[in-house]
Amino acid sequence: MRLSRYFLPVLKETPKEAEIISHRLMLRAGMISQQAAGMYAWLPLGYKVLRKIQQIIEEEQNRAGAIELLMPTLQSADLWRESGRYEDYGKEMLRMQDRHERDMLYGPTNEEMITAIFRSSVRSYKDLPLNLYHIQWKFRDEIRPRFGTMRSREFLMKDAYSFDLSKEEAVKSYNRMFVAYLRTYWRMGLTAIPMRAETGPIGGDLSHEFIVLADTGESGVFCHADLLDTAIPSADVDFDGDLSSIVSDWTSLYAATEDMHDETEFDSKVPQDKRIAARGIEVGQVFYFGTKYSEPMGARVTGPDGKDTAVHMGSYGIGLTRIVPAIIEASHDDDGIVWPVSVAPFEVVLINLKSGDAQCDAANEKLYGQLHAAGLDALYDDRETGAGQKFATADLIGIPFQLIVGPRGLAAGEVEIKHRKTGERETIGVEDAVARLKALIEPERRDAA
Ligand code: 5CA
Repeated sequence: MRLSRYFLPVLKETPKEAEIISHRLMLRAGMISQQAAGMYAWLPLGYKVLRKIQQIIEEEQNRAGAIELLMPTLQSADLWRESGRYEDYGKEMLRMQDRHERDMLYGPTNEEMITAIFRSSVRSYKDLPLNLYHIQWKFRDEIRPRFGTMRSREFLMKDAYSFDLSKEEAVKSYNRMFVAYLRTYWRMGLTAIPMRAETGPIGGDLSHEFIVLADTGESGVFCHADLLDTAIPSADVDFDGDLSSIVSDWTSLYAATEDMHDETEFDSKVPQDKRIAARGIEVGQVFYFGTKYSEPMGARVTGPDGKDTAVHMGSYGIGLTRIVPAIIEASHDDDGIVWPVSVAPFEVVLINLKSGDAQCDAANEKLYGQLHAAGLDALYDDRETGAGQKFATADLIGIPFQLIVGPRGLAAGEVEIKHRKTGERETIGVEDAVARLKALIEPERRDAA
């Protein structure tokens, strides 16, 4: 992408309304634009990050055996009357009527709808286990939308729903999502710790929130320090096998959100020097809620004994539009964002130090072509502006590597590579630059394989 033809409305001033660093940086880097309270347009740079996050989530959900579909954003109130949640949900639910005065709502979540889809076609235990997911916009009329897309009213969520014959089988489905989540956040460069959590309006008695530690986080959390370096399951983990030992590596150490926190247990189970009492950002939550929806809504299957039983269900959410600011909270410095390669909007930015100079332009064009041919996702800063402004933009928008090309270096056959994260600079022969970048970038992609 040529920056001169891109749409990147960066801001020089720090927006006053933004209280936390990720919100300030997302506005300054031209990633989002507020359209109403708690509602944001995703501008091209932000949208590219969101799409990379979506891709990682899909790959890991599919690997774990979940199947993608797409349900509508608007739902009929009658569906929610069946589960009893239409009355219970309160003011967070955005309610409306269509032209026939039928009650509708903008979905805050999809347990009812997926249960209706399931019951309309699944009859036998032989079709289980089943896990269906989608990535769709949700609306919750939050009393205090804040921190940009961290707590917005409209937000993008991945929500998966599992169906099993028994609690025992449902816990296996829960474990599959648990393991998939560990891999998903790791691939995005995040350290997310699963913690025992309250179930709230979703219901049930088994739940974990996946928490990224950050001072600006909205939840108080307590955990064992060793969880910060517990091993992440590798890509070849067998989702058809027994995952309970992986899950217990994570759940046997103390970790709880403040609602579930037990000070006595924390004191007795965690040595003094291993206790973390901190704040965190909830980037996902998993629930097992048994037959809470299947019973009232009649989602039943015939078991091997010929008897009908209500299916045991779980649901599994990830907030995509919250993950973007969570990554920024975890990875930035005074100059701007520092993207991990796997979610960066571009992997490398080519900085032409003298746009308009025929020789310099020609060398940059050639490198830009080579970056593309090498399969690297490159942004080319070809604007006719000063070098200082180009460096500032590159640092602000957080591209992991900068390839800096100017007349003086070219005269000596050299260019410079700057590592955004460490500030380290390498001078390298112009012919070797692209191969060097490829070698730096490819291992950091944390690809599906
Ligand atoms: N049906 C279940 C799981 S699919 C559910 O709705 N779970 S949830 O309420 O925990 O939401 C899932 C995730 O969505 C949360 O972990 C959080 O990351 C994200 N999320 C929830 N509310 C918001 C919000 N107002 N703004 C941004 N992200 C949100």
